[in-house]
Amino acid sequence: MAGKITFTMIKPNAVKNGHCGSILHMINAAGFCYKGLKMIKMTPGLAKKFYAVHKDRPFFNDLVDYMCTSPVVVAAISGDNAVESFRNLIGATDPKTAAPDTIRGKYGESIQMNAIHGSDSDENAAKEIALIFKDEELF
Ligand code: IDP
Ligand code: MG
Repeated sequence: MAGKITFTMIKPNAVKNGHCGSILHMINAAGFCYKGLKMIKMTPGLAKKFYAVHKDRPFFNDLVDYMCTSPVVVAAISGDNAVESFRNLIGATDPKTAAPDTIRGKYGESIQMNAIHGSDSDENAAKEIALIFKDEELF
C-alpha cells in the first residue's frame, strides 16, 4: 500500500526569489498537511549524503555546490498516496518539459534550479526525513 508521507525541499533559488509562500500554499491547496517544516542551510556534507545516489553523475558536484549557496525550506508532508501524488504536483525534473501548472513548471529556472525536490519512493521519503529532521521536529 502506498504510504501517506513524503519529503520535500524548496531549493535555494526558489527561496531566494521569494516563492516559498506561493509554493507552500500550492502544497496545502493540493491537500497535503505539514508534519514538519523548517529553513536550513545545507552543508556540502549533508548535500552529498542527500544526493548520494547521484554521486557518479556528471552534475553531482555542481548540484552539491548549488544546494549550499543559500537556505532551503524542508518539509515532511502527509497526504494520500503521498510520493506519487506529490511528484505529480511538482512536475518533471526539467522545468522546460514540466506542465505549466506544476510547481516546477511555474517556479523552475533550469534543470538544476528546478525549484523543489520530492522523494521518489516511500523508502527514500523515510530516509530523507530521518536525515533532515529530528524526531522532536515532527508532529
Ligand atoms: P528529480 O529531482 O526529479 O527526482 P533526479 O534525476 O533525481 O530528479 O535528479 C536530482 C536533481 O539533480 C534534480 O532535481 C536536479 O536539481 C538535478 N539534476 C538532474 N539532472 C540534471 C542535469 O542533467 N543537469 C543538472 N542538474 C540535474
Ligand atoms: Mg530524484
